[in-house]
Amino acid sequence: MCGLVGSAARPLPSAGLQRLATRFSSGPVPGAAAAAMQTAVVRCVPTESKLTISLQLGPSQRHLQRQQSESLRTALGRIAHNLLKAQAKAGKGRRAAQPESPAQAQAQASASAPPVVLYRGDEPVPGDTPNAEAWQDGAVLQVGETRYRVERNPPTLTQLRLPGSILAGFPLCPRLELEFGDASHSRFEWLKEAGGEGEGGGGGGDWQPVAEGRVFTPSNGHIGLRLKLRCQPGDGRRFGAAVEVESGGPVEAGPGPCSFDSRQRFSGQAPEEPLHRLVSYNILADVYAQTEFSRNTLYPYCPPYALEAQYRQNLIQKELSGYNADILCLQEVDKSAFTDSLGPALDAFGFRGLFRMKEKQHEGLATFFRASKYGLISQHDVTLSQALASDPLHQELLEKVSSNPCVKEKVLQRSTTLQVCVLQSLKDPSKKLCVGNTHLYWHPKGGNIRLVQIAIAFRHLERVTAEMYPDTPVIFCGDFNSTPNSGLYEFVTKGHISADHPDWTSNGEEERCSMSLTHPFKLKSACGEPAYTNYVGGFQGCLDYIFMDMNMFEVSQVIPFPSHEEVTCHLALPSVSHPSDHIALICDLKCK
Ligand code: 4LC
Repeated sequence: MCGLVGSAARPLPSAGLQRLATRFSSGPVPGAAAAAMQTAVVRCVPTESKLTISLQLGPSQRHLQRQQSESLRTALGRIAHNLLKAQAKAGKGRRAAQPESPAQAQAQASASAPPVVLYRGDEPVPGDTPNAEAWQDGAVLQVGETRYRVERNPPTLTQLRLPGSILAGFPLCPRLELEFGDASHSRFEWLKEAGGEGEGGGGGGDWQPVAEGRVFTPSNGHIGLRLKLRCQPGDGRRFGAAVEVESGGPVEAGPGPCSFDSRQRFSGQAPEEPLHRLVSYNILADVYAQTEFSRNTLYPYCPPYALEAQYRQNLIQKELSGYNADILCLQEVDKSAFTDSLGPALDAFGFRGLFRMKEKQHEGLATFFRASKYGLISQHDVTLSQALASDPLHQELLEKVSSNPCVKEKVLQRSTTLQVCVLQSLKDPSKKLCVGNTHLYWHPKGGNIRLVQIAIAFRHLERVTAEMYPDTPVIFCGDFNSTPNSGLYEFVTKGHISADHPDWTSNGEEERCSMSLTHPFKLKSACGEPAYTNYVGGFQGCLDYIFMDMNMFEVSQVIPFPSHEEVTCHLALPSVSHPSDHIALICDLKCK
C-alpha cells in the first residue's frame, strides 16, 4: 500500500495523486492583472516550528521551509537567492555567457537580483516581522515581475485514493484526507473514460463527466471503463487546489443479486427518534478470510476472489450503507479496513467511527454512529483479561477464577475486548445510550471461558451505567459465540447462572470453574433466537445478539433475515453474494 501519508511535513503529491495546476477560486479577484497572479501557498500551523512557502520559482515548484520565528527579511532573501539559482540553472549552457571572473559573476548576479517584497495591501510588510505573522492570507508577494497571492492554510488534499476493485452497482467511496478543509465542503466530480480511438492504448484518452458528489455508484454502462475523480478541497469559505486520481482498473460487473438486497427493502429510511436502528455484524476479518485454513478448510465452497479484501469491501459497504442504521456494532474489523476503506466509506455516509483493536491482533471492534443523530459523550473500552487482572472492580471474580489456574490462565491469555461508548441524542441531550460491543472467545468448548468474560463485561457496564451515567439504557451487541441454549445466553437473559450449570465444565472436569453469577441488567435479545447468524460449511448456529434493556426499550421492527434459500444458494457463507460468514442483525428499538 502506497499513498500520500499525512505527515508532519508539508503535504506533497505522491504517486497516484495528481495535483492540478494550483488554481484557487476564493472569490472575485480585483483587476485584470490580478487575475494572472500566481499563488504562493503558505502552510503555517502553531504546533510546528517551521512554515512552508510553496510557489513556482522560474521553471520549478519550490517548497521553502523556514523557521516561523525567523524575520521576513531573511525569508525574502532566501527566495531571491533561490530564484537566482533557478535562473542560473535554466540559463546554463543556453544563453548565459559564462562569467570570466568572480567579479563578473557577481556583477551578473547582482544585475539580475530581483526585488522581493511582501505587500499587505499597498504597504510592504516590515522586514523584521516574524514569518508566522508576515505571511497572511491575501498578502501579495512580488518577486521581480511576478506577483503571487498568498494563500495561508488553504484547504488541501493530502490523500485521495480509489479502491482497487470497482463493481457496477456498488457505491464507490474515495479515501481522502484533508488539511484545513472537510469533505462536506469539497467538490467531487466523477469522469469516465471516453474510450473511442485506438484499442488498448489506455492512457491519454478523453474523460467525460458522469456524476458529482462524494459517493458514486457506477452502473452497468460503465463496465470496462476506467474512472477518474477530480476533487477540489473546501472549507465552506474557499476552495484549494484540485487533485485528480484515476482508478487502477476498469469498472467490473457486480455479482448479481446479493443476500442483503431483499432485506434492504425493509430498511429504507433511518427511523426518527425515539427509534434507534441497531446493527450487529461480524464482518469477517481479512486476516482470517485469506488464510490457507480458511480457503481450504473453513470456506472451501467460496471462490478465492470472493474472499479478497477489496471484493468483500464492495459488498460490505453496500450492505452497511443500505441498512440506513443509526448505530453499527461491528466485529472482526481489520485495522486496515477501518482506516483505508470501511471507515472512509461510512464517513461518507454520515457515520462517526470508533475503533478498538485487540491486543497482539490485526482486527478488532468498531462502533459507528450517525453523526447527525448522536454526540459521543465518553468511551470506556477495556481488554477483559487486563481488567480482570488489574481492576479492583473484578477482585472477587479474580479470586474465584484463581481456584482453577488453568481457567485463569486461559482467560488472561485472551485478547478479547469490550467496546463501550455513551452516546447522547443531539435532539434531546437528556437522552443517553450506553452501547456495548464485544466478540467473545470462539472455541466450541469455551463456554466456561465465555462465562467469565461476560461476567467481567457486565461488571464493567454496571460501573459505567450505575456509577457514571445512572439510568442510562444499555444496548449490548456482539458476537457472543454462544447459542441460545448456552449458559451464557441464560445468564445474560435471566440475570443469573448457578454454580451447577453444565457450561462450567464445557471443556471437561479439569477445566471446571463453578461459580454462581448475577448481573443487574434486564436484557432481551431484540432479534430473538434466529436459527443461525453464522452459517459455514461445518457449522450453523445463532451466536450473535443485540441485547437491549427491556425496561427502557421495545422492539419496533426486526429486519427479516435472508431466506434459507438465499443463504444456501452458494452452499454456505461467505459467498460471491455475501461478504461474511455471519449475517447482520438489524432492529429498530423504541425508547419507552
Ligand atoms: C472459527 C473462526 C476462530 C464459531 N466457531 C465454532 N468453531 C469455529 C472455528 C473457527 C469460528 C468457530 O472463524 N475463528 C479462530 O480465529 C479466527 C476466527 C475468529 O472468529 C480464525 C483464525 C485463522 C483462520 C480462520 C479463522 C463453533 C462451532 N460450534 C460452536 C458452538 C459454540 C461456539 C462456537 C462454535 C457455542 N455455544
